[in-house]
Amino acid sequence: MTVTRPVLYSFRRCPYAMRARLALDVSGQAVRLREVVLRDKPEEMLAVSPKGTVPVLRTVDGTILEESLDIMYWALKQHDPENWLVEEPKSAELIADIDGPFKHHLDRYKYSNRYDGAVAEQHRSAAMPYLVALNERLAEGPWLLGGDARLADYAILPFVRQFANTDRDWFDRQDWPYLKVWLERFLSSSRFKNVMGKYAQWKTGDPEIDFPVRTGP
Ligand SMILES: N[C@@H](CCC(=O)N[C@@H](CS)C(=O)NCC(=O)O)C(=O)O
Repeated sequence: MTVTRPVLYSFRRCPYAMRARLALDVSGQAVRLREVVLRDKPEEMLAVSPKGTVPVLRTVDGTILEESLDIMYWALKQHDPENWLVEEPKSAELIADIDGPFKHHLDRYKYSNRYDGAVAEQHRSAAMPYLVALNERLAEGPWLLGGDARLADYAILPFVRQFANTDRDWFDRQDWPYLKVWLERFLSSSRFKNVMGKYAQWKTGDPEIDFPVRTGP
């Protein structure tokens, strides 16, 4: 079978998959989207990426990208109409904080029952300094690195969304005005809506789904 489009194994609610879809959406890079159910991963995905995490992207030449940031860079290197890749020395550091310690605490806050001895509130408290730091940056400009959205914003926003949704009432009570505006701008954007389409679990032989979905003229 001739492979004419890259294939993206994705899971709608996964923040890593979300950041990959955001970059694919802005770049306009067309892929076939295969919706994965984590407890029932397709053999086709595990055959090319045995580590079993989403997102996974198989390019037309058969290259396998199995890290969300690699998929973002791959898409944006082909087309970066909003200049998400403009070099920012701080970018990697911000993303590393979120992917590392913040995510560690987020998982134990959101899914404390899955971690022996984890106390949700303790992990929520431990995650807070990272959000305070983001709020302080956002006091200086509408996006993390100043006046325009960059890769760091879109790499981080899905995780802040997940944190906020874990206990929305509590989140709303926090004094993080700039962070809340930034998150809300994202959640009400067409970019976010474009990447949150609902798809049934992909099974071998199913018709392929085109992503990104092009709306309007
Ligand atoms: N470092 C990976 C992490 C991806 C990841 O952990 N994804 C989660 C879902 S949000 C996953 O697939 N977990 C495997 C599982 O739950 O079986 C990346 O950036 O792509």
